[in-house]
Amino acid sequence: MTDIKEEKFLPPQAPVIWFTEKHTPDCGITFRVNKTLYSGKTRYQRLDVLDTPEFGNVMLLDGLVMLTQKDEFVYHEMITQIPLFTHKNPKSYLVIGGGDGGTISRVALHPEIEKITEVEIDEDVVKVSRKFFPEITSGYDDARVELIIGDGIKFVENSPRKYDIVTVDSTDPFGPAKGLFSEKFYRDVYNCLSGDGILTVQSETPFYDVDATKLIYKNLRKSFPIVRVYLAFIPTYPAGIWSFCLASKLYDPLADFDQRRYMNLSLPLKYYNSAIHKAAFALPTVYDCF
Ligand code: AG3
Repeated sequence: MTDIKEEKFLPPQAPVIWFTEKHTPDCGITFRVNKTLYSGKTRYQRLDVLDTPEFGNVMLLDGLVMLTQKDEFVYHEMITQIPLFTHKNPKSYLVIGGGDGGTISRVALHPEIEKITEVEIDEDVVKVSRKFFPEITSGYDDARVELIIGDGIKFVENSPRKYDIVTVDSTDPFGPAKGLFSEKFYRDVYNCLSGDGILTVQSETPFYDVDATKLIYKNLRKSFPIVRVYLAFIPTYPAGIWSFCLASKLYDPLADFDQRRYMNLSLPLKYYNSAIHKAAFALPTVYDCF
């Protein structure tokens, strides 16, 4: 028997720890973890932040990946820039959820936006994000941003104010976020949008369960005359392909795309651009149900 050389063993201070989120009972995504930076139970959910070598800091809510430092830009740019460059003259923006700050920070890049309101139910998500994701929470320091800790469902039921754009930046459609996908909630959002208002929502991956995306689309169609599904490539979300819905009272995201404003502003974006704005609405043949 040959001798096992000692240097083949890792030093004890470098344990090999892996975290897996199952995407179906039979597959998932796995990250090697350097260490757990935060673990806690909030009033609403379990919250963890992992330090990983491949994706940087990773936030989990109830054990599901919400964002990673390496690929969050795709989701946050796509949920904000598509409506911002579709609307002709956006001035007020309401975000429901989005406690990690990624969404409001991408809205705050726009000088034409005068007021950004965020309604987040879980204050701990904001606090923990400010600590472990400082580069995406900078929007909270913008004077135009107002953070309200509260229930988005109640907020839109009673909102006397109107918004040009609303984005629902939620977790998956079960548990605490279930009500943010209902027909009734979308009707209330419709009512707090201005006459030419636009709503964007995250609408899950169509890959494993197209019915989840279909249901969101269908519920939106009950209130909005124009609803379009678009896709983006997000490596750490289930299937890596993620859908969003844009629901609109007047503007069509392709016909009304304001390419000139996009060119003039020349914002520091990493995924979104003119070609992506158009291409994102091209759907694979299996999803021609939308
Ligand atoms: N919200 C949508 C995350 C959904 C991911 N689902 C999952 N991993 N099962 C992200 C919030 C980012 N602001």
